[in-house]
Amino acid sequence: MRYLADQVAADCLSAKPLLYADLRGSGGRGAGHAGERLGYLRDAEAFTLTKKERVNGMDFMKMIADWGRVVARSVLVFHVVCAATGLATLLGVISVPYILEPAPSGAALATAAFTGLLCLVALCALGGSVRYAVYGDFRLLPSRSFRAYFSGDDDGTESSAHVPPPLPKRAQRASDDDLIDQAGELMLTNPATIMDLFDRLQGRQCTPPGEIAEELAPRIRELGLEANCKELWEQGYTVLEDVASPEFLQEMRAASKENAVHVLPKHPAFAQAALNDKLMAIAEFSVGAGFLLSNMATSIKRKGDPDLGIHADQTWMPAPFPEHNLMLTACWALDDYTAESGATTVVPGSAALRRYPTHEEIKSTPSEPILCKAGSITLWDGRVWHGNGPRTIDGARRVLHITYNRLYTRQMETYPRSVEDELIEKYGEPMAQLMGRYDYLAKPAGKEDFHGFMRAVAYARR
Ligand SMILES: O=C(O)CCC(=O)C(=O)O
Ligand SMILES: [Fe+2]
Repeated sequence: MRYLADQVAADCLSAKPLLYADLRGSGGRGAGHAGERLGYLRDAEAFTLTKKERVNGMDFMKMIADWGRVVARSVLVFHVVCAATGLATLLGVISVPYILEPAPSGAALATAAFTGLLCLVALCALGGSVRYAVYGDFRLLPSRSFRAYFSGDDDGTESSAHVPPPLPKRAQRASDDDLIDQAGELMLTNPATIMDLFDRLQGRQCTPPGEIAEELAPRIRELGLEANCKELWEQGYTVLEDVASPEFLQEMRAASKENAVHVLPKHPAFAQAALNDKLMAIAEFSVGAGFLLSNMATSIKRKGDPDLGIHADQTWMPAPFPEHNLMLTACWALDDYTAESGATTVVPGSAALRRYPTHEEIKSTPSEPILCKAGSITLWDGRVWHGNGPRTIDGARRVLHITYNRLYTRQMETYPRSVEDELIEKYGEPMAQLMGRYDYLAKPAGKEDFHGFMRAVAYARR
């Protein structure tokens, strides 16, 4: 079964020496459990600070931001209400001649229609003027759908009703992060500093494929994930065993009742699953700092359901695949994975081939099932060949699939801005990262967002 692994393992090891030496002797599994309790140690500290700041110094700013949002939304509600009242008035005024006489004259009807239209225009103009006073663009009618105004998916200009809440402060710091955070202001006041910073970030050595970035290494060690990182790199897959508590497992099961995509906002358990400490740390190892959430789905496999043929997940990337992984799939096993359960199967070591299986190979390559208990997370590299086997027993195999991808690639699923904002407000900084809020890619400001630009440059090297 491991023939491909044998074929490539030597390559892997000789061509890409791993940097586990400095992690060895750090306490292994025991340290991992302690690490698990500590969670994101540095992040947690920064979060506490952020919360304190909110309660003390930042409260006033937050109040103003909240009021800004209330005013923005109220103005647009007012405009819509004006237009609706105008329409109701038009209909009311047109019906007056019919109330007064059963067969009204043409002149009476024309007068009523004219008066009604005048009322409609006047009311729309009133709403539009208030809108103009606040946003500076006049519209007689609230032209977009009511929903678009508030979803934040309007045109993204200042006239949108959407006032994004301020992003939580970055928790994961590296030596250049203070400067990166100030890049916007420094570009205006002291551009030479920014050019220096850019040169420094640009010239920084990238973390080689399969190695753990300096900034990430302490977290990987705290969480006891060294062996998993090694296995994920060498074999293309690994299992984080027994991650979910019995209660959390129940919650995920209750939320995963059907084959569904786009599930992130549908249940709090999904966000919690995506933000799991261990998962976030190993995802950063695999797909780099500032990685994104690409998609989230639930699946139910029953006896008789078709099997999934072997494939590589980063299926829209042309082969040969880059040396760095672009996509990490994490599947929470919500039921035990056994040989009969229809478990995911992998071709160990196949990630190092850096290509898709051929049609022939799909038919003929043996793959082995990943066996684990419910509550574990199975993870694989976007290049590894995998599929799933037949379910030969009754019942169902429930899985929560999560894919993370590298900062510069595109997500499979996105959400309306307002949904993202709610999630970020609820789950803080790691969620903002997963939604791609800290970098400058695919944003209206583009390169003008200097700190986002610098951050993306820095992250590409970690
Ligand atoms: O359902 C499975 O076991 C594997 C699914 C899969 O290929 C994936 O999530 O990428
Ligand atoms: Fe897959």
